[in-house]
Amino acid sequence: MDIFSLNGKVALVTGGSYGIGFAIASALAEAGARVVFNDLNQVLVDNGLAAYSKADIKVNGYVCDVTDEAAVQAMVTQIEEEVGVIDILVNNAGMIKRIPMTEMSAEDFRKVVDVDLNAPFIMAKTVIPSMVKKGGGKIINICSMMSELGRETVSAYAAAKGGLKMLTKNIASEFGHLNIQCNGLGPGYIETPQTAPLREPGHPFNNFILAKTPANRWGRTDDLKGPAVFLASPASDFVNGHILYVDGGILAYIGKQP
Ligand code: NAP
Ligand code: GCO
Repeated sequence: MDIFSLNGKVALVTGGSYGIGFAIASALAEAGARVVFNDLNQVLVDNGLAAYSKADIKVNGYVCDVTDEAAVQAMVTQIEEEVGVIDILVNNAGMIKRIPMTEMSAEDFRKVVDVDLNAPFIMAKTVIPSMVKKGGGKIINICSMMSELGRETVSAYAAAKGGLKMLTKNIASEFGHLNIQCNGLGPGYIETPQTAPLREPGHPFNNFILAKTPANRWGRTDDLKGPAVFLASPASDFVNGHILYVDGGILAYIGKQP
């Protein structure tokens, strides 16, 4: 099953200090990739380096705000000099603001779109030229249930993740002939710090999500490891512009009757 091997590949996971990014980066490393990650500040990067070291995973960590095009260009250049050309990009860095739309400022809306949509664009346009020179590459955009569905208070996030779905399809369309595959990975509701407020004991959202999920559980970051390795590996060389949802069946299910 060498088609799932990432031996000899360099993988960059943005926002990879913890959570989904950490799990995906760990899986790519276990499949043989040389993993690097970035995060927003040195504290996060240092915490991430400690976590990877504890897991016996060799990584390089970089401080970089993925919304800052100049910083992204400098980071990618540094990675190419220190590690090698990026073969696999995972656009994982993200943010969410849960605010009723009519109470949300345009500035807050723009901040969410900047991280969740504009940054994956910046990251992809920065790594694609070297991928093309090398003969191909893999781009995995971390989408969401909100790439397909809306709900109260997450208008900016849903708009961004919906846009990220279409950016994924457009990158696939524009660069598929150059052997670049760009796909989305769409987690359902996963146990990470980002969803911790929704999982507080007694929070109505917890029971709501369990009733909407055929698997009748919240997802775990480990649930994303196999799908991520698949999309990063030669096993998916003819999969392009696809959003692979890892949601326990949420998108297939009307929900448990009360
Ligand atoms: P997260 O809270 O979304 O954050 C991921 C990482 O990105 C954090 O370390 C975060 O730093 C960092 N980050 C934020 N803005 C950044 C920027 N401008 N530059 C660089 N790094 C930045 O973590 P998560 O819950 O593991 O989610 C990871 C991805 O999966 C996100 O794209 C999220 O939207 C998506 N997702 C999550 C779920 C879920 O249920 N958790 C489900 C579907 C999709 P900070 O710690 O400072 O914020
Ligand atoms: C929310 C949650 C979701 C998850 C994820 C679902 O407030 O609805 O944060 O948005 O983070 O994106 O796939």
